[in-house]
Amino acid sequence: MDQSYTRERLKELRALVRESDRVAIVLQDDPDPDAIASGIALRTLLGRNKQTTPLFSFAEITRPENRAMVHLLEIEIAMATREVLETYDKVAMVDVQPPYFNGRLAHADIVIDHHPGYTSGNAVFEDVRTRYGATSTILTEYLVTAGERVSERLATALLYGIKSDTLMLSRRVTDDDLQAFTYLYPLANYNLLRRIERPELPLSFARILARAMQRLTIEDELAVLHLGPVKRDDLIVQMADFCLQFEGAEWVAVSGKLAGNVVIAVRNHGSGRSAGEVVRKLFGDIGSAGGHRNMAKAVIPLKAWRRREGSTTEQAVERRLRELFAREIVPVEESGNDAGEKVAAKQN
Ligand SMILES: [Mn+2]
Repeated sequence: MDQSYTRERLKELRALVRESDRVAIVLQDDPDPDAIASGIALRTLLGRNKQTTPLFSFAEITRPENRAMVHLLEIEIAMATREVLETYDKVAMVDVQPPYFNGRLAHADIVIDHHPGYTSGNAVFEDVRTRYGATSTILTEYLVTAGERVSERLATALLYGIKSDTLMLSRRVTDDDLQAFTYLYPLANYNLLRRIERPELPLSFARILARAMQRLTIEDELAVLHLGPVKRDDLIVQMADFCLQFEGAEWVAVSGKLAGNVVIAVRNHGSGRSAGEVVRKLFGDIGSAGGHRNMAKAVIPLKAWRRREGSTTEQAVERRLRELFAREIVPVEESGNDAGEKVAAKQN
């Protein structure tokens, strides 16, 4: 991270925009996560809000993940027209440059981008770093250099911008991108990120889902489902997230059989014990188990399950999971009784 260079550029950037200026931030057509994140980052950097500094695009977002991103992070992108943009004092572009617009916008006041192949001189302020994997990385550097507070929402957007432009840090990634990623990582909201990124489901999973949904009950705030054999790990995880949405569910344990293991995903709303702690206690001795307060995972070889728990039939696994989790989790409304007090005391 070259902070001295960025500090100089930051001074120029801020000197260019007057307090009273209305600034339009223009993104490419059908904007991608890197552009969207960079747009809200620039707005933060300029100390603006969505009224004085809206985001614009000439074409709507189409990709489902990108739509999910703006929806979940409550980002508004207005439809750009030349007439509307002319009412603004300044036009800024992020993750794109004037030549891209083929005459729709020949000039900008601010350009921050990482795309190569454009001529310079189309903006008063230009910071084009073609080495970088993402424009979000450049904007993260600006925010860090400026000492700006990066909100959870902004960090989540920028992290997703970097992830998607570098294909999860596997393409065109530099030390700068990794540094920005590392900086943003603890600030981001992983629940939101997962919801944005949720991948497509295989159609065969619909049958498994239909059978499982028939059995779903919530007893003592706990939902437990064993899906049987599944093709992908993330199906178990997605099911666990999904089940937590049902009313009355505080805890969810969803399992499936995959590659000779019982894989268990655990989720909760955070009102009681740590999910990571619970899975470690339940399964730490027979498999790998761990996680955080709200999400945890255990992977137990079928052999080890059989040795300790007996049967590995689907019904037996589901029944046993319910028994094990019900014992560890004390529902919130019972916290006045003995069992509840014991748990509460243990937490303090
Ligand atoms: Mn980009």
